[in-house]
This record gives sequence, C-alpha cells and structure tokens, in this order.
Amino acid sequence: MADFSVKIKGFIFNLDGVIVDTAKYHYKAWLRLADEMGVEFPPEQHEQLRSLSRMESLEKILEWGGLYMTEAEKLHWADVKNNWYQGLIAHMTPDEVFKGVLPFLEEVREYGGKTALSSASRNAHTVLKSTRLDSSFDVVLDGSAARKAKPHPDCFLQAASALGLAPSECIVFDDAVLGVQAARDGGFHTVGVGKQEDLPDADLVIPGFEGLSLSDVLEMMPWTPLSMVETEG
Ligand code: GL1
Repeated sequence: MADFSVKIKGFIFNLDGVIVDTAKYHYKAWLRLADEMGVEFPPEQHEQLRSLSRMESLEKILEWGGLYMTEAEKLHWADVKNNWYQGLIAHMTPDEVFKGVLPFLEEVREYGGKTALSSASRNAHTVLKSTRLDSSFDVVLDGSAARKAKPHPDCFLQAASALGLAPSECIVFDDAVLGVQAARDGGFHTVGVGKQEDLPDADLVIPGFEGLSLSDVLEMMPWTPLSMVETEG
C-alpha cells in the first residue's frame, strides 16, 4: 500500500442528489409551486436551490417572480410544497439509492472510516427509512438541526464534531456549489458529485459512485502521497 500522510477518517455526505435521486422530486414540487405563482422556473435554475432550506428556496422563487408574501403566507406555501414533495417520496424504494453508494459505504466501513449524513432537508429521516439507509450512517443531521445556512460550514462542522473528528480528517461529498463552498470554507476536503463544469471549486469531481471504489476516490484526490483511513488495531 502507498505511503499515506493525510489520514482521512470521516466521510460526510449530503443526501438529495448525492445518495438518493430526490433532487428531481424537490424540483417537481417547487416547479408546481412556481407554476401556481406564475413564476418561470427552468430546470437549470434548480441548481440555485440545491442546498437551500425549504424557506430559503421559497424566498428565492418569490424573489425571481418579484413577489411579496407575508410570513404566514410563506409558511402556508412552504407546507403546500412539502405536502406535494411528501406525496412524491411516499413510495420511494431502495432502488432509488444511486448506484455504487452502498458498496462505497461498505468499503468505508471496512477501512474503519466513520460516516455522517448532513442534509438541509427536514425529510431526510423519511427518505433514509424508505430507502432502507436508516442504519447506514454513524451520524445523521437533518434540516431540523439549528445551524447557519450554507455557504456557512455549520452543517459540516456539526457533523465532524459529532463524529469526533477535525474537518481536515474528513471528506465532504456534495452536489451543489454552495455545499462545496461551505465544506471548503470549513477546512474539509471536498468531492463534488456531478459535472466538473458545475463544481469547479471541489478538490475532485466524480459523476457518482458507480464503479468507483474508495481507493479510486482517494487516489484521485489532489494529495501526495495518497491518503487512506487508518483501521483500528
Ligand atoms: C429542503 C428544500 C429542498 C432541498 C433540501 C436540501 O428540503 O425544500 O428543495 O433544497 O432542503 O437538499 P425539505 O423541504 O425536505 O426540508
């Protein structure tokens, strides 16, 4: 095995669009809401909502449409969107976990790495349950945790702290520009999940986990010498 100088012990994952294909359901529900309000919302614009909480997303849509709502109206419409979204995820199955995720998590465990899921979604636990991932992570933080919004690194700092690790010992996997920025600003190593051109600030960009082993990812990271988690004992 290569000479490993950077000890990576923690792996922190975003949920929607990284682990499961739920970003498309969020888009559908937001699109329905935008339609109701007469706001244009092409798919590429959804990029700007990735990583934002429910209320922040609604406020962005209102801003695009130049619309004003009272706090009570916002709460109402955020609820309406959430009901539509919950209708869409009600029948999710384990098949909707992205290919390659389960073997990757398994490999992380074999190497003795710790895992955390950090999502801005308040539905994260429901999604994990219906896709049978509810016992796949050592730590799960969802959108109900009190924290500053991305690009503030709070969500990842809390995850690292719950794992008992320093940011420099962890890799964050995120599919959004804001997520990558938050992780970088927090001192984490970053893997963007998606397209290189969309995530230029990530240390490494992968299209997904299919066909990628943990060592593939670590070897592609821009560190020399390579790094690997330390196994116990
Ligand atoms: C919220 C937003 C979604 C998405 C997720 C984070 O989810 O509504 O559009 O940005 O956060 O991935 P939720 O409504 O489930 O709390």
